[in-house]
Amino acid sequence: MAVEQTFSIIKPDATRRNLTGKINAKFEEAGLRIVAQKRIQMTKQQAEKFYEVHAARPFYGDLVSFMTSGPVVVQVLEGENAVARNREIMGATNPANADAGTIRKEFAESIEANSVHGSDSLENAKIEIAYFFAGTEIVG
Ligand code: RTP
Ligand code: MG
Repeated sequence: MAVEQTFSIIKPDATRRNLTGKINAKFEEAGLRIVAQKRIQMTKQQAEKFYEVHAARPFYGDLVSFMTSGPVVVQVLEGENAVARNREIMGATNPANADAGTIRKEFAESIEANSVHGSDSLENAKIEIAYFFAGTEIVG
């Protein structure tokens, strides 16, 4: 196992309910370090580009609307096997299928308003981190 960095977003449903600290505690308790973090309002253009891979899916328009409906917290998480580890901590996309103790089981409202995003591969993590952060903003 190697130390990796992954990209995370605390989504608008979670910032709206003031859950940033509780979600960050889950990451830290699981051994991931928050090595960069900022609260932003995503623009429509930013969200469209970020989710471009889902452009043909029926939920794309709703997803872009949701992700721009309020502030998000973008983050870089670092730790052993961070990409896969973070996916475990988040739980399944649909909270109805998420394991007990996961962020989505505890906090998600629906398959769309599911509180967090996490990169699905190391390759995508690098692309997503570079999309939101300058190298000087990441302090390990
Ligand atoms: P994420 O990218 O946010 O970490 O989540 P994921 O890999 O678990 O899910 P993905 O398939 O990449 O979908 C991206 C986000 O789109 C929303 N979604 N809505 N209405 C629907 O059927 C549906 N399916 C997915 C969710 O917000 C999901 O996280
Ligand atoms: Mg995904």
